[in-house]
Amino acid sequence: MRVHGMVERPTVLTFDEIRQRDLVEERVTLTCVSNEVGGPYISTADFIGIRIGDVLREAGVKAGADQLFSTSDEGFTAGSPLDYVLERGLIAIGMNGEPLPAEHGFPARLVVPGLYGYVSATKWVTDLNVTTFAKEQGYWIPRGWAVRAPIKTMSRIDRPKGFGKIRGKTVVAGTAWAQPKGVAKVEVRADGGPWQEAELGADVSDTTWRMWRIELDLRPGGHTVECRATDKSGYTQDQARLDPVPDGATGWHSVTFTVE
Ligand SMILES: Nc1nc2c(c(=O)[nH]1)N[C@H]1C(S)=C(S)[C@@H](COP(=O)(O)O)O[C@H]1N2
Ligand SMILES: [Mo]
Repeated sequence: MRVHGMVERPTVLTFDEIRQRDLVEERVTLTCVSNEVGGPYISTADFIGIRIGDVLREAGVKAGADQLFSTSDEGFTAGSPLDYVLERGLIAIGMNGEPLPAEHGFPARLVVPGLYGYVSATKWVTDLNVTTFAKEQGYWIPRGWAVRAPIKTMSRIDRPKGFGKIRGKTVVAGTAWAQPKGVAKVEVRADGGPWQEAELGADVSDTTWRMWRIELDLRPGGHTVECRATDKSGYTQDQARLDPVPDGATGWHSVTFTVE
């Protein structure tokens, strides 16, 4: 992997050199910008690797650089804000205790918590160019997606499934994410009624999603439930429905089902 551009000491890192450094392991939720509200393209894994910040500081980043432009073996490129990369970025060579699976980027990929995948998570990465946003544009930018794409605070209802039938207790449960701020609260409401606070699962890290659940007392018949998350900065996710293009969907996920 070449490290070059606006650095004092351009270098080439081999897989063995990366492997022999002190490795760190971090649980990170990756999120795809193209999710509709409630969409499925999000997952959490334990990534094993080295900090890109260490590599870049050794190379000596020159003043004026603001973008890490990464290129993969198959021609994909991504431009990440340098401040995010220096603070939290990883060059991952392992995932969930094993070498990175081929489909997830073997031998190495980037993982930058807090940025959507298309501006950060380059798989099969072979080239790190320290540059500026003025000079280089990642693969998806001329195709209509935003240059800057921090992950938005969001939540999703995973059960009940839409248009399902429920017997007995109505348990509503799902996930919420706000990397890298972390999830502070999830609220749920039924049929436009008062918001009620859901029980939160383990707070693994601010870069990991959080499970949530709530038991609702609902009469037999049709119901619609909605959820919304609040992150640790105090921001509550936006109700306004926006499409994924150009920088990620917003809106409250809702599910309609029948209680028997
Ligand atoms: N080389 C390469 N890396 C890539 C992409 C790609 O098309 N090629 N897609 C990106 C996008 S849009 C996302 S959301 C994540 C998905 O990572 P995953 O396949 O490990 O879930 O990879 C990113 N890295
Ligand atoms: Mo994506």
